Amino acid sequence: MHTHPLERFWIYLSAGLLVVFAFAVAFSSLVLGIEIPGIEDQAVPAAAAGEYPPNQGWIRELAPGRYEVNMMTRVWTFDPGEIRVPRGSTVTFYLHSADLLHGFRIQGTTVSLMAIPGQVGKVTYTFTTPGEYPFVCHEYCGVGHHLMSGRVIVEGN
Ligand SMILES: [Cu+2]
Repeated sequence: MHTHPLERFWIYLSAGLLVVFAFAVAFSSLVLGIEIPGIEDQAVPAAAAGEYPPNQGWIRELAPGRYEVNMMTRVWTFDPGEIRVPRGSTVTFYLHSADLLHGFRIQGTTVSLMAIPGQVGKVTYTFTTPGEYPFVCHEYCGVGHHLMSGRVIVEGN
């Protein structure tokens, strides 16, 4: 069978890239020890050991201006859906999913995470400017996806 030289070039290039990628995965796993995080490596909110259950949404003030938010996502809500903090607050979000893949994106900030079932996402952000910061699910999760939203209200002037 005749194969055009250009087609042969792309076949060899594709096969070569697969070998390079397989080598990169094997090297990072076996030599560098990079692994997918397991259950034991997950971030846990400081308050979860107390009266704040890790499988519900809640907001807790750790110290003046420092907050911890346990954010539960499920079809098609965020819990808590509204978060009020004073200006200048540093908020650490712990993101969970009770069912399927969701997203968590706070507009006007750098906060953007995936909510993966069985994993806990963690991000910290300082809200320096007062105002309303809407957050949305940015991963399509079904017919009610467009209803999945909430807001962070930063109070002060
Ligand atoms: Cu969604």
